[in-house]
Amino acid sequence: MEFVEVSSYEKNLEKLKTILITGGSGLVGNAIKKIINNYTKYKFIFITSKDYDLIKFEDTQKMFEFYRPNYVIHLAAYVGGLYKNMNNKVEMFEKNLMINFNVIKCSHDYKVEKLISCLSTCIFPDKTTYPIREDMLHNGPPHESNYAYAYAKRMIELHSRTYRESYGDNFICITPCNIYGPYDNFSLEDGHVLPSLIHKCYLARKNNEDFIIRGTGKPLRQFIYSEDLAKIIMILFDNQNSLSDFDINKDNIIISSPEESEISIGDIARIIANKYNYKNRIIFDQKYSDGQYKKTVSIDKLYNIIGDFNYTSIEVGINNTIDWFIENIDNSKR
Ligand code: NAP
Ligand code: GFB
Repeated sequence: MEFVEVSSYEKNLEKLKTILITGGSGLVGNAIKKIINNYTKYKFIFITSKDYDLIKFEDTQKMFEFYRPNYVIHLAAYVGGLYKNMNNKVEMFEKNLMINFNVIKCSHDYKVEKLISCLSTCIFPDKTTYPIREDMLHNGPPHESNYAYAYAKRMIELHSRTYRESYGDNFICITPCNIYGPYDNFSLEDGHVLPSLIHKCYLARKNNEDFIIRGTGKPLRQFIYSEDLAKIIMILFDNQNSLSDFDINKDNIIISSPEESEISIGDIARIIANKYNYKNRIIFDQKYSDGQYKKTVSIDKLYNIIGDFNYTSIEVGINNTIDWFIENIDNSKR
């Protein structure tokens, strides 16, 4: 675990409120770590699975007993791309269900003043109208490729709502779209599409081979750069003080790049190939599943709360992520 105190001056102010961040060593956790110096009024505690196994209730209780955090940003999860979801349904369901149950229950038992938990846009109904909005969450089954992860995540929204309605707990949920950036999971099999293709194109160029994209390349996705997401999470966190703020208590809040930034998997592959100056063949291997065709979400609610946000363009975000991957290639493949 990392105990990050921002400046010696505050060290003296024992009254600093603490924010405990589960999933502190992941893609989003590291992005938040990068901006904490902008939030000197808090003490940040970043937790990893090596500190506490949140699948175990006792471990989770121990963590809350030791830190007694004022606030919690709950990011920890058993996460993966389409193929990891399709091939690990039991783990995806059970591990996430237990992690989330333990953190939400302990947040209530230890009187946490504000809990922000993380859903995902892939958990919305698959058969739906577009763009998808927050209140559509329980309007039908998710896509069959990730129903295990999706239903475990939907339970966060329900569990948080029970505590809001029964005890007035300030437990809210955010719903990011596909996230990417430094510290991502670049695994060739388990990673999400963007980090996996960054790793695959690196190898294709190095070994002078074809760049293989799984599926047709036609599916569409909205992507958000991890550091943009971190900034938006902290803006919401810092400005939401009671359940009446932001109308957030009704359901959740989608955090995504705008609808018009939606892009095909094929175009993502071409941007990555350009960055690597890769000139050989890009092949679409259609024996692999395309998963969900699209999950286009609206950010009207977010916009009404934070106004305009200067999103990092997909080209710049991919360039930064590839630079980070090449610099960290030895310790970036999970
Ligand atoms: P990630 O990079 O895979 O990191 C997962 C984090 O959870 C790591 O810090 C990991 O710790 C921790 N963790 C996993 N199992 C744990 C356990 N049993 N006990 C304690 N900690 C555990 O995940 P991410 O991409 O940053 O995702 C953050 C949140 O955003 C998650 O809730 C995810 O569902 C959600 N989300 C992600 C995406 C995406 O595209 N990545 C999209 C939408 C929503 P170790 O490093 O020690 O294993
Ligand atoms: O990010 P991804 O794995 O998951 O993207 P989802 C999958 C899309 O990328 C599919 C194509 O259309 C795949 O056919 N694709 C092409 C690849 N090549 C590759 C590759 O090498 N690896 C991967 N992974 N995909 C996930 C959910 O859905 O969204 C998770 O399953 C999570 O639970 C995540 O919520 C945010 O966007 O389809």
